[in-house]
Amino acid sequence: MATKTQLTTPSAPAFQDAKLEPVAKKVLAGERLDSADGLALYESHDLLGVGWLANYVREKRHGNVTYFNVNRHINPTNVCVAHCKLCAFGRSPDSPGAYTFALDEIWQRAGEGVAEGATEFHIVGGLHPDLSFEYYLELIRGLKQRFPQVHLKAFTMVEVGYYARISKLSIRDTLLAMKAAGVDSLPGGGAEIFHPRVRKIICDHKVSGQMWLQIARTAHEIGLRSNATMLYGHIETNEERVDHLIQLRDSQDKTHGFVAFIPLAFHPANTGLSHIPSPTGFDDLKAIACSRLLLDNFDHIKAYWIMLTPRIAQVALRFGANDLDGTVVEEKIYHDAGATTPEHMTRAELERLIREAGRVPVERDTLYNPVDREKMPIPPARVSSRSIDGFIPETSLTLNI
Ligand code: V47
Repeated sequence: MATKTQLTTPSAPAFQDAKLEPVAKKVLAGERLDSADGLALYESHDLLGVGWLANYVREKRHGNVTYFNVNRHINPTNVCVAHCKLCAFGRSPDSPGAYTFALDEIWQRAGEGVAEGATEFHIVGGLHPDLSFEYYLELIRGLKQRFPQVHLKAFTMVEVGYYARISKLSIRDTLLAMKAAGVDSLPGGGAEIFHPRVRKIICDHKVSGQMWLQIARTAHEIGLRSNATMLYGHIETNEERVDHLIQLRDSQDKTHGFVAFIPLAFHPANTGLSHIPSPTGFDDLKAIACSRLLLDNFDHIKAYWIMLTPRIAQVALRFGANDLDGTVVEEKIYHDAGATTPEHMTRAELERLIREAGRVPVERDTLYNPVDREKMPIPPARVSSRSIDGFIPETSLTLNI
C-alpha cells in the first residue's frame, strides 16, 4: 500500500529582521505581496530569512525539480547604433573587433549546435545600421528550414522596436513577419530597469520601458511567448527594482505570455559604467529571492549561471530559482564585459550542480516541456570545430541574402 505523505505548511523560522514577519504571513497564506513588501525584502539583511521564504514558494511550485536545457547562443552581429553605457558588446562598424556573420556561417554554426543536441537557438545581436529586416528574416527562415525541430528564441523587444523602425512596419506587423519566418518565442533581454531615470543613464537610445512592455504585450497577443529580465547592480535603487518587477507582474496578469524571469547581474568591465563595482553574492541571491516572491504569476525563475557563476547559480537553487538555463557554448555579451565564467557547460556538469544542491535535474525545451532523449538522442561526442576565426571582419562583410 502506498504511504501517504502529510503535506503541511511549515512554520517560518524566527527571522532576524522583524520586518520580514508580516511579509512571511502573506507568503505562507499565498497572498500577493505589494511594493512595500518588496522594499522590505530588498532592504533586509536577513538573507537567510528572505531566502527561506523564496525557497518555500519555489518548492511549493516545483518541488525538487530543477530545469536546464541544451542550447546555443548565436549573436549575428556586434555592430550596434545604440551605444548603451551598460554594454561592452556593441561596436561601431569600423571599430576593431566589429563583426557580422554571413548567413551561411550562422547556419553552419547552428548545425554544430544541432550535432551537440541543442533544442534551442537563443539569437540576439546589435542594432546594425546597414542590415535590413530581410537579413534577419532570411536568417530565421534558413534556420527553420534546416533545423525544423529546434526552437528559435530570437530577438529582444529592443531589436523588434528597431526592425519596426527600419522597415516602417507597425510593431504588430514586424512580429507577425518574424513569426511567419519561424521565430517561436522571444528572449527577455533589453528590459534593463524600466524606470526612465535609469534608462536615460544606462541605455539612452533603447526603446523606453513602456515600449518594451508594449512590444512584449503585442508579441503575447499574437501567440509568441517571451521571457523577461532585469539588469541589476548598477545605478538603480531598490524602489526602481521593485517598480520593475511589479510592472512585469501587472503585464503578466493581462497576457500570461511570460515564460521565465531572469535577473541579470551587471558586469561593469569595458562598459561606460566601469567605475561601478560588480554586484556581490548577496545582491545576486537577493535578486533571485525577491523576484521569486514578487512575481507570483511567473512559473519559472532562472539562475543564469553564465552571469552568476556556477557556484552562485547552484546556491540560488535554494533561494528561489528552479532553472539554470543551458549549455550555451558561445557567449559574448558578458564575456566582453569581463565575465570570468566559462562559455560552455556540458549537460553532465549542469546535472552535477543540480544534484549536489539536492535537486532533481530535468532537461527541458524552451517552453519547459521535458525532453525525452530516448526519442531525441544526442549524437556521439565529437571534437568541436568551433574557432574564433569564424568571425567575418566588418570590412569584408558578405551578405548572402
Ligand atoms: O539585454 C548587456 C544584458 C542582456 C551587460 O531570455 C549585460 O532566456 C550584464 O537577456 N553586464 C541580454 N548584463 C541577455 C539576456 C538573456 C540571457 C540569458 C537568458 C535569456 C532568456 C536572456 O544582457 C541585455 C542586457 O540586459 N547585458 N551588457 C553587461 N555589461
